[in-house]
Amino acid sequence: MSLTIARVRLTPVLVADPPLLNTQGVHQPYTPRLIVEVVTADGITGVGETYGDTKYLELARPLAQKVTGRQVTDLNGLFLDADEVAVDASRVVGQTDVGGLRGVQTADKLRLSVVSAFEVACLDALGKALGLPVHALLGGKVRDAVEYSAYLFYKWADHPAGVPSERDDWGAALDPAGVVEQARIFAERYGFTSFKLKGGVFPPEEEIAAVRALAGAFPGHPLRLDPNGAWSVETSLRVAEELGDVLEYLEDPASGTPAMAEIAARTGVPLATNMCVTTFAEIPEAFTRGAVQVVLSDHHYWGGLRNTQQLAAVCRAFGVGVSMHSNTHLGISLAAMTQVAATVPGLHHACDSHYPWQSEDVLTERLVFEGGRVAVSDAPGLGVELDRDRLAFLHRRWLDDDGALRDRDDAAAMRAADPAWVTPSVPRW
Ligand code: GKR
Ligand code: MG
Repeated sequence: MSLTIARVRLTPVLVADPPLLNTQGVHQPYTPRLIVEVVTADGITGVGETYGDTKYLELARPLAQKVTGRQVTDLNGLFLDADEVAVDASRVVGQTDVGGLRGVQTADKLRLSVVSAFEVACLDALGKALGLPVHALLGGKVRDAVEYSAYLFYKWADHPAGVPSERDDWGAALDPAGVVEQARIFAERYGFTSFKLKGGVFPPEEEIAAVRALAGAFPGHPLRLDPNGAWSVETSLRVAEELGDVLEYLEDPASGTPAMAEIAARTGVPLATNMCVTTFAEIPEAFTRGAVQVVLSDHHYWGGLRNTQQLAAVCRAFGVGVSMHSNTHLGISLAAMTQVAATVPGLHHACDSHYPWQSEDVLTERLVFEGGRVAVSDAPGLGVELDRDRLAFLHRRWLDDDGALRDRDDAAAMRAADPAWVTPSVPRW
């Protein structure tokens, strides 16, 4: 059996995305993702997926060249290769580039986001070669299904008039009644029992009312509110005070570790983050200051599945909870999230996933949520299969784009509806 990487195929795609609102603006009608295929000398193909903006693609291309000839087992070597090709990445992303919804964007995080898709693809190929699921390669599953929460968004019914887009059947959700209705659809279609509302869109009073309405409609169910750091310390404390009895946690109420630490010191409501702890280097300050009680991993920017396990171990040592947040993604990433989440002991909070918002995929069979859970596949690798026609179709959309959509820009998308829109500075309220 040869486990040598003979070839790496990179396929950027544009995937339909509904008009979901966040504090920076609105999702574009199509979002870039990158599909990575690692092909072994024996012809086994492993797949991975990551962010698809140009800066990720520019780093993935030289890495694809460099890893050719390595073994798919050589995951540590893969990271060394990534270090070498990433020397130039600091050109692409300055060390202080503020990446908004994903925390501070650094060249390091960019590199890790790219290498994560290669790591997942190698693990998928290795699993297929050995006839083992990825979770077995990660030490084995400790659960048979992974729980996800419904990811509620304020949403327009349609993208702005004149903007080419796909229709969706979710309708609008712009007030408490709309949010509750959306939650009911999520519960009916997928069986989710916990709910996360993306906030930072409307003044906090309106979002408090929406969470109260959810608590009324789904008494006793875990609820989270995530304004992506849009609030001041005082506003965050007010929201914590008002919703303390119904919140499982508040997610990134304010921006940055010092603000989060101050809030944590003054409220009993747990704080979660996928913004102020996004790299290992950010852990010491946040944990020693007690700034966060739950870290939400994104296996892409944490650098893959093994790093996610390491993050979970560090969190365990500090008595900090761990779970996962998500970004617009396809089924390969959901499969990868599910495989690694299956191996993490003490996963006490449902992960969130954008997947239900994606009507399109690159798989022959979509993953399904039953009772709010995704069953952990025991099939070789990730247990998913690429649909080459779908992949080609979504790639053709990327090729045909004039470049406007190839880099996700929620503020630019918002300007199609409101030409005066600028990304609000934080704190917004
Ligand atoms: O897709 O609008 C969005 C989210 O706000 C996403 O970009 C965040 O990264 O979901 C993420 C979060 O939990 O902050
Ligand atoms: Mg978040």
